[in-house]
Formats: sequence, C-alpha cells, structure tokens
Amino acid sequence: MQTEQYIKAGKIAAEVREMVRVKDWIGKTVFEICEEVEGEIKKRGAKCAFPVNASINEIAAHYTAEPDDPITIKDTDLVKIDLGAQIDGYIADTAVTVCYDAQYDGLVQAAEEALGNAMSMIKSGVKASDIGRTIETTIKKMGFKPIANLSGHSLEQYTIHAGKSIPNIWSIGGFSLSENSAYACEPFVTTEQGGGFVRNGQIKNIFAINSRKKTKNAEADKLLDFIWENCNMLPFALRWLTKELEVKEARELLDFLVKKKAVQAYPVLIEVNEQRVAQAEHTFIPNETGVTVTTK
Ligand code: MET
Repeated sequence: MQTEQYIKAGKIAAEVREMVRVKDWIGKTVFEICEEVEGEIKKRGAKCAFPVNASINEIAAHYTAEPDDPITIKDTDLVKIDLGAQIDGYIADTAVTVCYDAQYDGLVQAAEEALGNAMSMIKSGVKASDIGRTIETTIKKMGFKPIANLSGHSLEQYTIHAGKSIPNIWSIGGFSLSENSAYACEPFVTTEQGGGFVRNGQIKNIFAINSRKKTKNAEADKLLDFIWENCNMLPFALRWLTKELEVKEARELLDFLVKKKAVQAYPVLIEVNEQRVAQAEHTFIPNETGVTVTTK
C-alpha cells in the first residue's frame, strides 16, 4: 500500500476538483474543459489517471471530449466532471457536478449528501452493502432516485476498476472494506421520473489496453506500445494520441486495436428515461478507527 502516493494524488485531484466546482464553464466547449482540467492536474505534478469525463445531463458518465469537440455548455446544463490524478499508478478518482440553474440544486445536493453520509460511516470492516443502504436512504429521503447499476470501486496500482464494487443501493452480500485498500465511492442521483438505471450509449470515446499481444500491424503495435508507456492499463482518449498522429490515422489504428480486442472501448452511460443525473465522488482508504479521504 503506497499511502504516500495515494495522498499526494488525492491532494492534487481535490485541488483541481475545487477549481472546477467554482468556475463558470458556460459557453466553454467540452474540449476546452477536458484539456484545461487535465492541464491543471499535470501542472501540479501528477499524471491523469484517465481522460477527464465531462458528461452532460442524462449522460451519467464516460463521455470525454473528441479532438476539437464542439459541444458547448449551456446555462441549463448539469455537467458531471469526473477527474483522476495518479502518482506512479496510485489513483485519486473524484467528481463534482456543476450546474448554473437553481432548479437542479436539489439533485446535486443529494449526490453530495449521500457521499458525505457514506464517508462518515467508513472504517475497516464496514460492509459495502451498508454503504449502499446509506446512499440509497439519503437520496430517497431527499425525493430522488439512486442509479442502481452504477457503483464505486476498489482501486489498485494502474487499475481503475479493481474488482470490488461499492453499490449505490442496498444489496445482499458483498464484501467488507479492508484496511489499507483504496476505494472510490460515487453516488449517482436522478429524478423521481428517472428509471434509476443507465444503459450503454452508442458513443465510445474512452479506451484502455486489454492485451499487449502483437497484432502484426506494425503501426498499430507501435501505437499500443506508446499507449502502454504513457498510460499502462489506465483509460485514455483519442485526444491523447493526436500529438503523435493525424486524427484520422489515430482513429483508424484505434478502431483496428478495438477490433483485435487489444483495446477495450467504454460506451457512454445514459439514464434509461433520459432524466438528468448528478454525481459526487471521493477516493478513500479505510482504517481501524475511521477513514482517510484522499480527495477531501
Ligand atoms: N472515474 C470514472 C470511473 O470510475 C471514469 C473512468 S474513465 C473510464 O468509471
């Protein structure tokens, strides 16, 4: 357990998240947002653990900007900005929902309060299902719905989703939190009209290496090596490849690598009833008496 790196990454991610929270993003493109937020992470001495996700309204997660993405933030949009910093592969994963229309304040507050209540109950040995119950109860009491098929996750070096899930609803079974492991908790909240689930969308603009087996296409293998050197197993975006390659060529090689299953693509996740979704997220390490929230 590399506590020092987790703490350092967490401090950087938290600083950047707070900058994101207070900034007026209206009129900015998602390309500008993703690039600026990633720049803030790097400026502070960390690497990006994954491309900044800027998921708008009914898109709950996993949208990042395409190269020169023109989608522009409106004053009625609800934008989840999910960002990650890493030091030597030790990840801080945190998110905030920005919104400039007071009618959605309740949704944002519900996500924040659910996260706060979850953090308050954490110490080693606490059952993930009990965290799910707290998140669900908090959200429902405030008149909203949790997204049942999105959850927090364990984190390991260079692994963003390391196998264990921290649910956003009560569920039978599950594991107990262990001391000296890192986890992300991320309540997602939708309205009472929402289905409370997400479905996969068509768009896939976040990727990660699956296998480093050679594809026998020299250019594709070279790109795979480049991605491995820069990101290891962590997620990346097409935007991150276009300093080395033309957009068209990078896209074709990436499509080829996905087809060969050397690379996996993450679909965007959309609320099933197309209702708006808010999110809040922290990374934490439990201990015997409580918790270190690395992204506090
Ligand atoms: N932090 C987000 C998650 O945990 C985004 C990672 S990029 C696929 O899914």
